[in-house]
Parts: sequence; C-alpha cells; structure tokens
Amino acid sequence: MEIGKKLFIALVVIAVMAGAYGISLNITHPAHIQSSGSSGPVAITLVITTENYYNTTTGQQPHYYLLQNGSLRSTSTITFPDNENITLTIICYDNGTAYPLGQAQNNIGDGAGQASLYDVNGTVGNVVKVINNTNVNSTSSGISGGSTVSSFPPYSVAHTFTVSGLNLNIPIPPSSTVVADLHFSSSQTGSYSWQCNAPCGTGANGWSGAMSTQGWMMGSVVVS
Ligand SMILES: [Cu+2]
Repeated sequence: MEIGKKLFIALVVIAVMAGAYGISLNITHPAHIQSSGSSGPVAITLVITTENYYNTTTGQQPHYYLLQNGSLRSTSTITFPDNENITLTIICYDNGTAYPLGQAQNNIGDGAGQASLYDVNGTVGNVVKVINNTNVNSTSSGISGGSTVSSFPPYSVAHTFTVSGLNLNIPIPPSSTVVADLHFSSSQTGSYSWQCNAPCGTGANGWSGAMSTQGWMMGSVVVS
C-alpha cells in the first residue's frame, strides 16, 4: 500500500514534468521562429503589359498593374509603407519606346516638372538596377542588363513611374526589369499622384487614352 502510493505519486510527478516539458516545447518553438531573423524589405511589384483593350475607338493601350498574390490588380491606388525599406520591381513587357528616335525632343521632359524624363530620382542613391534587358532588337544604346544606372539615354524609355510630389522618377526601358530601393520617412506620409511621363497613350501628344486614365498610366500613391 505504502509502496503503491509512492509509485503512484512518482508516476504523477513524471507525468506532470513530461507535460510541462511538452508545453514548454510548444511555447518556445514559435518564439524561436519569431526571433530567428529580421524581416527583409517590403516587396512591391508592378507589371506593364501591352494590348489591353481600352475601348472601340482607341483599341489597345499599355497598362500598369500591381502584382499581388499571383494576380494582376489595379494600380488606381498603390500603397507604400513609411519608415520601411521597400524594394520596388517593375517588369515591363512593352518592347517599344514612347517616342521613337528622331522625334521632337522638346516634347519630352516638360510634362510634370521633372528635371528629365530619363534621370532616376527619389530612389535610395538616385539609382535603379536594370537586372534584365530582354529587348535584343533594341536600337537604344547604353542600356544593358545587370547594371546600376542613374540615368538613361534620351529616347530610350517605354514608360516611367513618376510621383512628382515625392520627387520620384523611375524610367523604364523597353522589355526590361527595373529594381529600385525606396524609403519614405514619416514626414512624407500622405496621398500623391503617380503618372507615367513617357507619352505612351493616344492623341496628338500621346497624353490621351491610358495616359489620362486612373489605374492605367496614372493613379494615386499613398504613403502610410
Ligand atoms: Cu506609359
């Protein structure tokens, strides 16, 4: 009886300790995952496609999309977090420039108060990485894949991603992937307009159609 009681108590103690060990494993395991590394930059990906149906008179137009969870979503409003390192990747499937070589240069760069359509502005270091220039038939010079650049040659871009209110200008060459590091301070929170400043739409100056339509070649940027 006495031995049986002791054995019973010993078994209870072992059972409680085993249980506590199991609980402590359950508690420490997720805690270990949480502390196993700092989070990297916030990744935001934009995709420019062509041949998007606009309407019967205009036909097809180029279009900026937000790539999110494997789907192409509207760029009417693009949100950038403040006080975070952001990696903005812009994948451009458009293989043409907005203005072909030889066309009136004085039409370019006077659109939205930008110093130049072709200069990188407002990114970390005022540079972008062109990690993939797949436009093998390009007649433009000075752009190659895998390079970090602060400006592009005149007439060499298909589109831009420009937020004048943030002094941000990212030129996008044809058939390319451009990566920009961004960082906005808390003093930059607010709502801004984004616009492609390479006249890629319709009309005499190329500023109609996609260029003047929310979520196509213009929209809002919210830093919050
Ligand atoms: Cu454009």
